[in-house]
Amino acid sequence: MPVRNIRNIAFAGQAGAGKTTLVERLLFQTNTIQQMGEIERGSTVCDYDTQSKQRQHSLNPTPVTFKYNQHRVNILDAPGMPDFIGRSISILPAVESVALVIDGVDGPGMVTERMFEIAGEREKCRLIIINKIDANDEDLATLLAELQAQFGAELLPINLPDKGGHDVVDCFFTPDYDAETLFSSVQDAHDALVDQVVEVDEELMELYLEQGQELSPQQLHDPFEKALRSAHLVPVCFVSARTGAGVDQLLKILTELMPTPLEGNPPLFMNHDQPVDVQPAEDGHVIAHVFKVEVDPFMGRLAMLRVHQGCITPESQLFVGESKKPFKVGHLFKLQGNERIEIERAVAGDICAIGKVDELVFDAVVHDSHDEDNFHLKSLDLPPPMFSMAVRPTRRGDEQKLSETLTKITAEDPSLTVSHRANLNETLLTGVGELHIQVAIDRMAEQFKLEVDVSEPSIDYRETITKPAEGHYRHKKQTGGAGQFGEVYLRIRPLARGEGFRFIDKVVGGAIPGSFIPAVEKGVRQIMAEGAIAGYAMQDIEVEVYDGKHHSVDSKEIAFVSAGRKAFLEAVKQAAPIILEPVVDVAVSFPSEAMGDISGDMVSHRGIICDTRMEGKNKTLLKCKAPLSEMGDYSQRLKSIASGEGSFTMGLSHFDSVPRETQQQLCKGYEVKELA
Ligand SMILES: Nc1nc2c(ncn2[C@@H]2O[C@H](COP(=O)(O)OP(=O)(O)O)[C@@H](O)[C@H]2O)c(=O)[nH]1
Ligand SMILES: [Mg+2]
Repeated sequence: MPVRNIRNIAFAGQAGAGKTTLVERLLFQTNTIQQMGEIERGSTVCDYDTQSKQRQHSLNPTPVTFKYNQHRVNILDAPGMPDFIGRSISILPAVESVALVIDGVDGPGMVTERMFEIAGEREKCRLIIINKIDANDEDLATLLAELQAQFGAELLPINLPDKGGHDVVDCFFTPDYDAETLFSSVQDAHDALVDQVVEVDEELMELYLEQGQELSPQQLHDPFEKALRSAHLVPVCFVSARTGAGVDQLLKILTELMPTPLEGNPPLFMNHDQPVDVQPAEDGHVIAHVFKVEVDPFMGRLAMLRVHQGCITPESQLFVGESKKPFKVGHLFKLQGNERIEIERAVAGDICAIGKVDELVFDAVVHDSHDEDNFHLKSLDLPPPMFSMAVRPTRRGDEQKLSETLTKITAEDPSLTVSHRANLNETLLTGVGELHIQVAIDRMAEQFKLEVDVSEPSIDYRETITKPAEGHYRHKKQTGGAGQFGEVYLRIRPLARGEGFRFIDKVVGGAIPGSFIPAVEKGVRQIMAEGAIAGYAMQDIEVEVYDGKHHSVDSKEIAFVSAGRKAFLEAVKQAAPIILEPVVDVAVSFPSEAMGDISGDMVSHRGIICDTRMEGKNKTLLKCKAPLSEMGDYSQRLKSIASGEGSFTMGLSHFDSVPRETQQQLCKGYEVKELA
């Protein structure tokens, strides 16, 4: 298949717009499948996994492919739920074009807006598909006007719905100027499109103006591509995935107007930090990029790649990034939803999949020459994961399995991460939102047969002191035979926040022999790790041991460890100990009219507002600092205050003391463990 016949297009936009149904319709219309599946029956090609079927929502980006006339069309059907936007963004490097599918009844939504912007930033050609024209033949004119106001005057219809919403009327290829449409005239729509296109080509513009000549679609082809590439034009078309109205037109648009891999903007490859030109030539070195990884408990790992240069065959020996050892491709596939079709070659511009190669991680660049060892794609602006839940296996003994399974499922999704907090002995799964985490948990249970308990993560409190103090302890034990003896005097003082721990030996004249000093330090460090008043790690303390006593027979390591612990504990009690809590920097973006409610809510949760500024025309960005313990439910709070239109990020700022009542609560019932 020559590269000029390939098209790669992502279908993105808000959940429920009809992307998956539209893909199904395209597969049916091109005879790729013999029967149309339905979302409600869980029978579509794209939503093949149990989770997507159960929730009746796509949760993973899914590749499909079909032939139309001479063309090979690869479509990636993206998930549209806000929590899964990272998965939509992550497939953008695989395509030249992004089709934003919009619900003709409900209009766009946050995910559509974000995907429109991000596709623009990544220099993708964009197409708007207004779906469900069967369900709404009244407000489509208003919807189009609203979309133009929101996304720009570059949005111009390429066809229009007919009177009853049963079909569409072509306004570009071979327009019938007398046809009746629901709104606007074919002539007006046609002229607006041509006017917009010729603006990018001076010569053609002159021809058009001087001769008043009708320009043919062939003459308009190259400037049309240029207009798409430079975001000077975003064509709009109408369809009904349900009835099939406008689908023939859509096939024509996808194959004749949307760019080939040669026509789209080139991929954003870098060599170290220098941009490099990568051409989709079949005879060059192989350069391919992993845009999705799937880990199946039985089939193993499957990596999906976009070939950007050269040609991959089952015999190809390829390197991943800087690795010195190549891997052999073995089996090369084309994917149709869940189905794998073995192929003999994948050329530049095409999409393929390789199975069972563990080195193929998301975002890896694969190549067949060491010239490309340091190639990578300009990094994607994925939403930072910020919603964490603590997970532990329900069954004892499943700890190892939990860690293996988490590694597998986080490999698939770049905005899902796992971390272990040693001091709290807690494993955290962090994602974009609650649903994101829940789907991951359900998948572990269903596919990997691993039950886990989920809870709110504990807050990583710390303990410290606020004034200098002294401590002393004499450890003496006489049990039958040999006794234990050790005595320690020490001073402690607070250090600046973040300085950690310092231990100083000021003992003179061998009151405590040098060989036992490490035992004293060990005891002190144990309490630093275990906590003195509430069971949280201590920080920012200097400890100076200055005197003590030993016994030539009964002094042992254990005696000085014990004396170190107790002397330190006694000193801490006198040093006005406090509990510190993590404070986070929060940046919230929301429609400006919610300003009063957003800041009021923040202040009532102990937040301190640092800065506010306008973001675009009607959004505000608010920066503040707030205790992490108040932010656990912020996604829900923000959702209700800003009616789903807000977003936020947060990261650790510093540790600060907790209010007195909180401290009393946290300390209640805590007792330091006795050494055995
Ligand atoms: N009336 C009507 N309903 C549609 C159309 N396309 C999809 N739907 C329905 O809209 C819902 C969401 O469709 P789906 O394909 O899952 O949307 P996605 O989330 O964008 O993939 C399903 O109930 C579909 O049956 C259409 O053209 N007309
Ligand atoms: Mg879908």
